[in-house]
Amino acid sequence: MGIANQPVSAIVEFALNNGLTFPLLRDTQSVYNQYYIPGGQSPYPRDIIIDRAGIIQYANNEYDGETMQLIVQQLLESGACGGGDINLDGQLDVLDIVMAVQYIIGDLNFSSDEFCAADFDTDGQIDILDIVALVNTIIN
Ligand SMILES: [Ca+2]
Ligand SMILES: [Ca+2]
Repeated sequence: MGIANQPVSAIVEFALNNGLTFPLLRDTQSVYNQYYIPGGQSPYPRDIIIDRAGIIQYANNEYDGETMQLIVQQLLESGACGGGDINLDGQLDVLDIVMAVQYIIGDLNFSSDEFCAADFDTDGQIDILDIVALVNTIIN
């Protein structure tokens, strides 16, 4: 996601002009001021990559798209938990939802890989929140 302290119209224009597809948030809580570095050439962009476990994997004051893409690709290929592809067929669909529901009601046991994929929010348990996140991802 992106965070900006500009008017909404400027944020929308920036997103459209740059083809951004990730969520952009408008700073109404002085986030900008909390992370501003006095004397710096420019506090923007402040790029941070956080993995599925919530650990910061990358932080930089200057945009380095090539490095960021490499890190994201490595994280995606690392087999980290989450993602929702429970039956490991490369697709997110109703079959994955059915498996998650079966697991929750006790009709199905998961392998460690299946459990890892089903734990969408990577909190170590599989519950309705994982199913909601999976459904939202499929719908979107
Ligand atoms: Ca699947
Ligand atoms: Ca979970």
